[in-house]
Amino acid sequence: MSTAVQTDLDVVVIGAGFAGLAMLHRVRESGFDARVYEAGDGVGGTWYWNRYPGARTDSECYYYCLSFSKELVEEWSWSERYPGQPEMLRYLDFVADKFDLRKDIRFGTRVTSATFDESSNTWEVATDTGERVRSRFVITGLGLLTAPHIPDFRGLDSFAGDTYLTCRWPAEGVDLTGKRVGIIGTGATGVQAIPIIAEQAAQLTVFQRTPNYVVPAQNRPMEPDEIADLKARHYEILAKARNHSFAMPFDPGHGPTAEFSEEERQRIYEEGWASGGFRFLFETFDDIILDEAANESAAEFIRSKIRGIVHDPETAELLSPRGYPYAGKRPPAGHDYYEAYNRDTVSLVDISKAPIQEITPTGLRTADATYEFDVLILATGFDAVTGALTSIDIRGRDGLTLKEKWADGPSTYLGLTVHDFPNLFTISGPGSPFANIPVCIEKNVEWIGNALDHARKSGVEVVEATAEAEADWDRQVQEVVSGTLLTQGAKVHSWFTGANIPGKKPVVNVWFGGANNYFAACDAVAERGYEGLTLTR
Ligand code: N01
Repeated sequence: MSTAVQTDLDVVVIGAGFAGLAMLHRVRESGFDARVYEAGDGVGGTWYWNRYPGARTDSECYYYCLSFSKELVEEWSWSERYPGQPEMLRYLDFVADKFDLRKDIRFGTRVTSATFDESSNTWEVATDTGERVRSRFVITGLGLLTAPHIPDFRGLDSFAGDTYLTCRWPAEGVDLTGKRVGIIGTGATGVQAIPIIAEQAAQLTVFQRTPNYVVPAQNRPMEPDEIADLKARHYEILAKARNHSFAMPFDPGHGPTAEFSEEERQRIYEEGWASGGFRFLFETFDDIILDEAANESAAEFIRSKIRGIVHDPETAELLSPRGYPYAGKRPPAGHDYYEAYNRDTVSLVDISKAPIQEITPTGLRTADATYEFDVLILATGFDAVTGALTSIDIRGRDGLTLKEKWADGPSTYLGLTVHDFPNLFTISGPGSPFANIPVCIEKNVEWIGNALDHARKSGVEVVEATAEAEADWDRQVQEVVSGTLLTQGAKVHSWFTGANIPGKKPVVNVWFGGANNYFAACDAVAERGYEGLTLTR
């Protein structure tokens, strides 16, 4: 179905998660005429789609949130240190209502294409509902981990029971009581889901290809005094987060691992373990992601904890990661994860040496055994960073598609703009930091908002990254990671490099040179009159 072309939106935003909501608010504040298109029926993005059992943040609540409004900070109170998915969704609903954002959001509408028209310097945006609009700017807020990865298992459709994808979990929930459940995937999603499913299922079989380094999150309820204190210091905390390499308001570690005796190290690791989650990685020693020996020391501490928690030594060993560094894959935060394997009803199957051969009507078959279950759960991750962007037919100059341009790996300027794709901005695009996401998103939103204000004030019609600036940024993205251990997860399918997707060319997709350094680079570009961008009147 085709409808007449409507014109004259200033801004189309794609996605109504953290990024889309913050962006819509920002451009509306400047008086731009904007509209958001959202495939889901509600706001939330990641927090709308990922409703699997146990879904919750891995960052603490008081810095995994939006800061653009003091009133918002004041009015919203979190109930848990790491809020669960329902609470995150309530929060984003609250944001949408408080700022009356819904009136400019088209829900249940997926953008299918965006084509740059060089004669009018506008974008023509088409949706799956047949809508076509012409807009000066297009801003994507699609999230890094959005496009589901469903492995091409032979026989997947033949399974006679129910199959669920964690990132498309039914909103009404699934009653797994008394069911025999098989789950494939032990990344951050599987690690959160497994203990909760284990509480319900009659039998849970976990199919693990690569074990992860899981540090307990140490979740707990928030206390009223603590909430009041955190609200009072919110902007001080935000400044600290913006000054941290992973955008978290953490203190530095104690120094290089080698400077401490084994006894002192154990004490510091124990403190980190008790603080929970990412604090173990960032507040114990400063060289864990930089130095192999330091990394191995922390990794062995985690393995010793696994051996201490899991009663069956064989299971403990299977759960113990070896052969790649801690943080080489994005480390999950646990909520009684290892403890779940002490239940008689939970069994762990190592599929690293005997891979899944096929899904059968009654379960699955590996190279050396068959397994039966009633429900199959896929926690198999995402075509990260680029997948959601290239799934839309985005065409820049001369009909070039983003998919074609990125065939050998993504290429952007600051993760925000793409040469040959004028007036397109990508919040958390490839080449921007993988760090505490809301803090990164808000810096991107401010930067794009200011760039649009600047363009309007100066009568600029076209904003476009130069080929040179983009090439220089791409080079830096690859260079800054080379001194770290973060890419070593590529050999165990880390999404950091796209190595989790068969056939995807492995390149580093995200900026690992410090979120703080990234923010400074973006600010400097703006201060120097948008250096590296061509601004055409
Ligand atoms: O996905 P993953 P995820 N055969 O790619 C396995 C964010 N997140 O959804 O490791 C068998 O990490 C795969 O095995 P392997 C967070 O940034 C955040 O769990 O490739 N197994 C792995 O075990 C995270 O990093 C939060 O060997 C196959 C799993 O599936 C990112 O999302 C919560 C397979 C995929 O793990 C992605 O996490 C959850 C195959 N063919 C997620 N293909 C919070 O902050 C894949 N696997 C709360």
